Amino acid sequence: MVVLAKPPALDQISLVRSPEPGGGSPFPGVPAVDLCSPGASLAVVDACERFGFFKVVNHGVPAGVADRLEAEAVAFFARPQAEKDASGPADPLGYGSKRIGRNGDMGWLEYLLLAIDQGSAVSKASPVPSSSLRDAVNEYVGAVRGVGASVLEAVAEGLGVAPRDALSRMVADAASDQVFRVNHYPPCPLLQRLPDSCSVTGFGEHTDPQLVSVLRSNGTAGLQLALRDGRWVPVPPDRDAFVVIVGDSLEVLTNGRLKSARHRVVANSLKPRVSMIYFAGPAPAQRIAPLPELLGHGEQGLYRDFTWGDYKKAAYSSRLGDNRLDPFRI
Ligand code: GA4
Repeated sequence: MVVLAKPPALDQISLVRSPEPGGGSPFPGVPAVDLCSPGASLAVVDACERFGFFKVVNHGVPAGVADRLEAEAVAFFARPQAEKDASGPADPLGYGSKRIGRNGDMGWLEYLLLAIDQGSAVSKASPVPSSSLRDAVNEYVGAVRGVGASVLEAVAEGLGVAPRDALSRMVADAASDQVFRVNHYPPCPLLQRLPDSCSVTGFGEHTDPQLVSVLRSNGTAGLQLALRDGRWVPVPPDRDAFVVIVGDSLEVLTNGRLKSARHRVVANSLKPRVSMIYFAGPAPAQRIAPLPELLGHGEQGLYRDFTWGDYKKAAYSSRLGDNRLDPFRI
């Protein structure tokens, strides 16, 4: 075994092995779906069943809306550390640096984590450093939550669940728990001192607890997704598309027909990466249980009954990489 001397700045941050081509069938690439095309709902379900992720193209969200938020975020993250710290530490909301969640996970990033209220605006409970950043987040989230809702409608339709809004209404509910985060992964020049087969963890591998996550990034690579056979594949950056990732709650609601996708981000040695992710979560009191239409005659649910409130509480006391659904499986 080769033991690597890790530069002290990376002390608490783990290294990851770069994906290797390995065996198995070649990965055809991240499926792209135009939600307005005929057959979109079947394409969404097919991608979610096979991979747990896909990208939405031709989504109608004006490029300027994402660009404006990206520019605001870049300006915020460029501010002096003391100023940024005044909007944190994220526990769980606000500005955070390196520390992810409360249970010891660390990554090569800084971020803003914000709660979104029903009017698609940043909730009063979330510290936002400036009104221009707040406006840019509100405008962006207002647009991107529509993409999340369309995806959930496509899933319901593609699976033959009626009504069409059976899933999307969980997120439209007045008490729904929507979260938004902007991540900034600074370049990590220390990477150049590590062997090619090694990367530095930007955001460690995990699944998202919510129904779906809608991610947009700048042009810097770093996102990787796990295939069903455990192989990791890089997701080429695409500023014009949204990557949709199935979360744990959608896995349960579909009784495991769709599975949440593990994903992670690795640091880049030269270029900063900026990503913005909208997490579509239901109301705390929402029961998360297989939709009756998806249970065949006599078929049992694979998970014990719980509410989103129960699940979120358990999730927030777990480590990032834990399999959070395991304790709920029957
Ligand atoms: C993963 C998805 C979202 O980014 C997030 C994360 C949350 C956090 O950053 O505080 C968690 C993580 C996420 C799941 C397990 C717990 C909670 C960090 C962590 C170790 C905002 C979310 O909802 O769950």
